[in-house]
Amino acid sequence: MGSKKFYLSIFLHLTLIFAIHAQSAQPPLVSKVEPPSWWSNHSINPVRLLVRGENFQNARVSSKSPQLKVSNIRVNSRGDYLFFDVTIPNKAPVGKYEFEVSTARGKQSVPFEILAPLDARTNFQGITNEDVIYLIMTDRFADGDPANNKDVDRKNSRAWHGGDFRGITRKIPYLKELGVTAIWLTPWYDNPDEANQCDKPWCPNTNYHGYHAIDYYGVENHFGTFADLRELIETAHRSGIKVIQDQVANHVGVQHPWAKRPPLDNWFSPQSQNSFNNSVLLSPNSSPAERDNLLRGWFNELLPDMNQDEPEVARYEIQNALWWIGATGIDGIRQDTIQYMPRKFIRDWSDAILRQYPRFWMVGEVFEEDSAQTAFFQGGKTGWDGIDTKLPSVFDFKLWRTSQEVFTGKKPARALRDILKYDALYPNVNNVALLANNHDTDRFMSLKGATKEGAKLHIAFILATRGIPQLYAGEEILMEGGHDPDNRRDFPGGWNSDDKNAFTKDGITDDEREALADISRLIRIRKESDALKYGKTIDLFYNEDVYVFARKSDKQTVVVAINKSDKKEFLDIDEGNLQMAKGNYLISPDGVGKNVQAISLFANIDGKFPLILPAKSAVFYTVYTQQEYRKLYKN
Ligand SMILES: [Ca+2]
Ligand SMILES: [Ca+2]
Ligand SMILES: [Ca+2]
Repeated sequence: MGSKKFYLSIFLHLTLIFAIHAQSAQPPLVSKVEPPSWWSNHSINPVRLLVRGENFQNARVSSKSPQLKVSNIRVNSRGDYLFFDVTIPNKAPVGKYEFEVSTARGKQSVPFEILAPLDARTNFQGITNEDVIYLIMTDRFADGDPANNKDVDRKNSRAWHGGDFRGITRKIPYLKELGVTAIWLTPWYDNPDEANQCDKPWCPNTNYHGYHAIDYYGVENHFGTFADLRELIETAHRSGIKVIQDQVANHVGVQHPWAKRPPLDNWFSPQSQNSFNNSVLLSPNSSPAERDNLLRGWFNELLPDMNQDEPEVARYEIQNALWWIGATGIDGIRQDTIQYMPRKFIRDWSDAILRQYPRFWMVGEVFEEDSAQTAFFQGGKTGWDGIDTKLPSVFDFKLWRTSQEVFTGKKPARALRDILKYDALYPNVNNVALLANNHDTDRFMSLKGATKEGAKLHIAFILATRGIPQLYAGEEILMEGGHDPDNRRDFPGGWNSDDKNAFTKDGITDDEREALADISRLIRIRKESDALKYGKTIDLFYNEDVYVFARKSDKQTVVVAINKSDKKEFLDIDEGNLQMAKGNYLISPDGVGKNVQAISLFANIDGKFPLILPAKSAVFYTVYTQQEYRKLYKN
């Protein structure tokens, strides 16, 4: 018995030696280089490369060009990932370069490229108060290239539908006419083509939405090629439309090659379910364990959580964000589920982007209907944790929800003022992004109590309020849609086979045409008004049915009067509340609702402005001094 055991032991030993020998006997193999390219004169130098492959044990890396220097080589324990720094001299010429990975068993080349920077006068513009953002779910907007429609099934709301970059490029004239100035596209990283399988109600579910990246440097094949994306961005820029990329640094899809073979053992957080008890992130009183769960818990079992506490992960993701900006010329980033990443990482990420692109703009999704929570993540103020996130913007989910509730009859008009008082919490309230809706929420017209008049008042409020407004494709034609994925129906007319074409004015109903005209006009009113874009908010009157407020900038004052009731209202507004000199005029050039256009000029009487608010209307009164008024109406 004893000798049997001895021989078995020898056998196992030899097998092991043979296995190790067999592995290292193979030459190194390189399958992916990230980032594939970089720039000279960049604020990140050296750039750190992550190379995927095989047989990297004890590898050396050298540069085949004397220009680029290699240092800090690190090989992971399995020998299938390699990290190294590349120092790029400021005068390094644009073009292709090569590194060489070598072991005792052989060598292989690592391709790399130095790119010419895109023109900073037309790219990386940032999003400002001049802009109106329009969210497009790429798969659901327009199909400009049926050749990339792999396994498309438009009858299945969880399948790929075939929308793509070329489709959007062709619809730029429509967007231009609508008046929006920036498009936010759902993530375009390459995602699995096949459906996810799980025991949740949303499975099987394809990744048409883009939130399950399998390649942080790849473009989704259903949307087109990198060249198609560049063509879309260039076409948009030529039409004065900026582009916002949706980035997802918190997690990748479980089909990502990293899930089975992570570059480092701590690349991901250990699998555990996120409790989504989000308020523990705001509270200085929460326990470290509670906070840790929110930061490290997986969004769900299909989304491995990136561990930004590991410096290699943080560095990878910061470079990835900068690569997309530099390579595509985008103007802004929407960062998904941002609150589930360490605030220190958010700060380092923001700092790095703004150092390279000072005008750039990033908005974080802090999906929480609590102004204190969303405000906590906007940069410009040091939190209780000693961290200023430096993040330019967050979405205002509380005001969005309140506006929906007010204009579907669930809350009084004064509720708007009751939320706007929390503007005090935001370090930079004019930079907050105010959504009218998005792809995760039920569309307005599918809410209980929704009417088309209410929908227009909701949009009027969003466009009249402080911050940067964001609309969701289809709202301009009163599209309906309940819970996800019903709220992600195809835009009618985006596919050649569609019976209805909402991209043409005669392809839509009278109601839709009226809404489109009204919303387009509201966008124009905002764009032409310094006060609506930059003004401070001054509350003038609020009750059950009416909310009247001024937006006052250095150059202009506009009084916004919204009446959600069925009856006409009359109001006197005290001139003193507008903090203007006596003897001003209040005129009503525009608005939405019946009879709004018919309202005539009101001069002030004894320091009072009399206002007329037609039923279900939003009226924008521009205030002129007598002098300005005389100049305006001289003829
Ligand atoms: Ca297509
Ligand atoms: Ca894909
Ligand atoms: Ca996380």
